[in-house]
Amino acid sequence: MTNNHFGLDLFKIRAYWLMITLLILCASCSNNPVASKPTVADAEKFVAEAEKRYLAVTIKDSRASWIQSNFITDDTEVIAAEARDELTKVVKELAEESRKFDGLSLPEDIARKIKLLKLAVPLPAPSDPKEREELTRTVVKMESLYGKGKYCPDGETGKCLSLGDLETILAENRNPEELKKAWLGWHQVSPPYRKDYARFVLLGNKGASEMGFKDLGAMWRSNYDMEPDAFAAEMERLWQQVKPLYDSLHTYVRGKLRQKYGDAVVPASGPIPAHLFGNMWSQQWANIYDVVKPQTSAPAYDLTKVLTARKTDAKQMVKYGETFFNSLDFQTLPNTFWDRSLFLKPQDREVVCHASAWDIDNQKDVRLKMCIKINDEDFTTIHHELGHNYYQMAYAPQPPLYQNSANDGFHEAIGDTIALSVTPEYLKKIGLIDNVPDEKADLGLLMRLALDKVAFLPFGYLVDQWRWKVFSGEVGPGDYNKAWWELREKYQGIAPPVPRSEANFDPGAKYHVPANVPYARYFLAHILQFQFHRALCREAGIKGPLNRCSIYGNKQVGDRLQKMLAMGQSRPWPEALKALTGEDKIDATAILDYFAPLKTWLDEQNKLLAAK
Ligand code: X8Z
Ligand code: ZN
Repeated sequence: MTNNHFGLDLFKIRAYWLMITLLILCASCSNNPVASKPTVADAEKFVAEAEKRYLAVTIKDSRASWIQSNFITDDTEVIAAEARDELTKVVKELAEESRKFDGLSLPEDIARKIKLLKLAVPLPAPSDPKEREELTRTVVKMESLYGKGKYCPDGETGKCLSLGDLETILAENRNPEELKKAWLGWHQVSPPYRKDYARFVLLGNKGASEMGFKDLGAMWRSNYDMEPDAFAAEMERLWQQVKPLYDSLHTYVRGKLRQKYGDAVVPASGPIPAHLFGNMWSQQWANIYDVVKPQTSAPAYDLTKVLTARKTDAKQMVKYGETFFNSLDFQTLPNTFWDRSLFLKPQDREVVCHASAWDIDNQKDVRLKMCIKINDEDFTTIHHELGHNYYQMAYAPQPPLYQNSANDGFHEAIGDTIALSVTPEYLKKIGLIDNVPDEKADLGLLMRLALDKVAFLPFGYLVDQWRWKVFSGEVGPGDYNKAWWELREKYQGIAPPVPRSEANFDPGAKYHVPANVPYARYFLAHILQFQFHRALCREAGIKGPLNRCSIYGNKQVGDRLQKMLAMGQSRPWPEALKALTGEDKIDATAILDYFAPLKTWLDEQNKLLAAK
């Protein structure tokens, strides 16, 4: 039997050799599609197929993720994780397959699409299916824990406060002890997923390195049509441009907070405690306008009061936003937007309240998910979110891999650009206020806006400074919190209200960290929106100060904006910037111009204060 068996094997070996020889001979035939060198035509075919597959898995992922964010349960978490798993798997496979075209001279369009394919997910997964599943499960779990996060001052059986409730305390309460309690209450939500975060970093980096990037941070920085290091340098250049403006605001606000809370709470120098800025992350400070407002400025209007007095409801708030875009001749929001969006925090189930704009089918099924409060802040946020939805509708005709903004900062900047046109004149036009306050009120209005837009800049910069360091390994899990507060002090000039340790996980108390949403985009957007606004006002022929310019109702300007939005990600972003502004560099002089009168005033005040 053994011999026979052996004899049979010898026969098999001969047959295999014959087959291999035939295959080699065949491979040299020029029209053999399997073994010949890939051609440009092959690459074009590959990209067309890849886009189809990519689109299909993206839509599945969006639907599952929509349901999970609107209805957080163990089951929806699993379903969302499965869909995300499939999406990352497919993108990974396609990216790997695309390597066969490396070194081939491809048409620009095809080369760009292949590059974008590799960057199509913010979280690349390792190829080991177990690790990939673990990574997706971890991120979905962290976002859910954040979404469900609550502070129960009297234990689980007592009344619990959601993030929304705690944010209201931070915004409205002026008792430093109660503010501290609310701040601490929210910051106990994140330590339970601190370990998960460390694991996520490890696996995410593994995925990034398999895709050919140094680490996940380097991969994020590669998405700006320039080298990752050049992008980091660009961010620093912009920060240095705006830092003097931030410093003036910070110094002035310190003075006002000291007047309000005294020396024991607010020191004369060094970082300011983080719980006093009216915001959980001290990232936007407009809620303490009452504390810091310039006494010399004439009173303008209080939009929150106007909206509440009129009993405006959530849907009407969104309608106000839509009215603006309509006036620019943008296409109207489809009926499905109104049927399928979430505007109010449901009482009977857990949802992710952090505002977001969705594009479910990459065509017209756009939606808004937001737990709207009737106030000034959410009025602006609605414009922000609708900016995303109108961008999505504008680039819908583009091929799937171009259905995105020029860079992610553009996506974040569009709605904010529109909100910059929400001037007193505009509010009068739509009947929200009766009289346009005269120019003596401008200082107050500039201050209120600076408390949001200028105060935000260092925060917008530092969140990803932290993550870049974490992803590169410069900051290890044992130093997460320490590194976070070093950056908060260095850039924002703030400190935690009580000493913190590595038992805390304060970066995790900011939505974008557990949800893994890159943050540099918001920093860019805060610079870009002023550059866009300046260009659109110029296009409209509106002279005079930028803060009095509104593009409301200007269809010619709307058309220019629409054309840029419709480009999607089809061209490198400097071209999109040029199409809109005539400039091809991001330029912080627009935000500096906008706030120039305020800066002069702040510096005078700060001098007076220092002389006292
Ligand atoms: O997350 C957002 C938007 C959704 S893209 C509401 N923003 C950042 C934040 O809340 O931290 C807008 C400003 C910065
Ligand atoms: Zn946004």
